[in-house]
Amino acid sequence: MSKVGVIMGSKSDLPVMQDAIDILKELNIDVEVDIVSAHRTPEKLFDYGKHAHTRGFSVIIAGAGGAAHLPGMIASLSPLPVIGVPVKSSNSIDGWDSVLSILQMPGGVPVATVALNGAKNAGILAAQIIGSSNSDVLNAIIEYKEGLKAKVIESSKNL
Ligand code: RP5
Repeated sequence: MSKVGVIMGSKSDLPVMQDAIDILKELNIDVEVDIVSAHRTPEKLFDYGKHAHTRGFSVIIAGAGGAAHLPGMIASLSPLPVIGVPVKSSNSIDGWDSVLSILQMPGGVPVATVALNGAKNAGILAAQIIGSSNSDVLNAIIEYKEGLKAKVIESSKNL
């Protein structure tokens, strides 16, 4: 079974990153969560990025704020797809610093960047990547999207 690695630069990112963990669990996808700081634990970052693909992960979701180097550095080290979550953290000026640090990657080293604090979409995107070669996960995504549609139709009845 495919596994998603959810990592973040600090425990202070967890309230945002929890949305990715929750939706992945809802979609019955194995998740392994860790704190990996690009600046405070660079050796751990290197080890994680170098070995994630040998540890059963299919996708990595990496969230960080401010000078958010974690997603890009993991992408530079790993052959796996990396989804970046810009976090509006205590050291972030207005969120743009987090967004641009993760978004503006050089050619050859992509990070699929979601919206500011958009961890839920990161989880869904990771599931969709896995679902492209796993029919159980694909069906879970189809069901999830049907649920979204049903909620909108239901809400429009109560106006
Ligand atoms: C970043 O610095 C982390 O990803 C976090 O968003 C931010 C603040 O970290 P703490 O000072 O709260 O540990 O590296």
